[in-house]
Amino acid sequence: MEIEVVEGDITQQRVDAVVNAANSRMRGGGGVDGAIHQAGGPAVLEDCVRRFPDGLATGDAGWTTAGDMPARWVIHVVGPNYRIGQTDRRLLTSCYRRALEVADELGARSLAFPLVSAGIYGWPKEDAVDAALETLRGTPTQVELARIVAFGRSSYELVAGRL
Ligand code: AR6
Repeated sequence: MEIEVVEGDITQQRVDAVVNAANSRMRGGGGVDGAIHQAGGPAVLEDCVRRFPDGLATGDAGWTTAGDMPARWVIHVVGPNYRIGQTDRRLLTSCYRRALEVADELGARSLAFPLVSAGIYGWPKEDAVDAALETLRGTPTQVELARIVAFGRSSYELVAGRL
């Protein structure tokens, strides 16, 4: 699998599936989650309610439609909230591994990822990048392209430097 980094907005990516950094309620939120629900439109929330009536566990992944976005699916993952003491790194690496598993179930071959937990959830940014890269490199998958979408120049430099 090829891993690349671009600077930009994940909602605009022309890939099979965009990955969302959601929360366990799966009803939208701020950050990248808010941007994805806004760009995808109400169909994303409708699918979340229908497919995840009880939400989703931390570390897990599940898919919905991408609604009005160019991608076909959203693969929602629930990262650990470092700020409230969810500091077990396996919860973070699990998000990337489960996202690839869900992509394989869907037949999605290209994915765009945000830096899960590295925003509102406060995971130290360098380690969030390393956890993403290690897990993407170490997980067997049919996915051909994993694109990390860095939000802003400094995030882009950080990921490019560690890639
Ligand atoms: N495209 C790409 N990356 C983005 C975008 C975007 N449009 N917007 C933000 N980022 P965050 P978390 C980056 O806070 O830390 C929500 O309320 C951002 O700069 O979106 O996992 C959820 O509902 C950062 O590097 O997600 C949860 O409650 C990365 O995406 C909670 O926040 C992740 O930041 C999840 O927090």
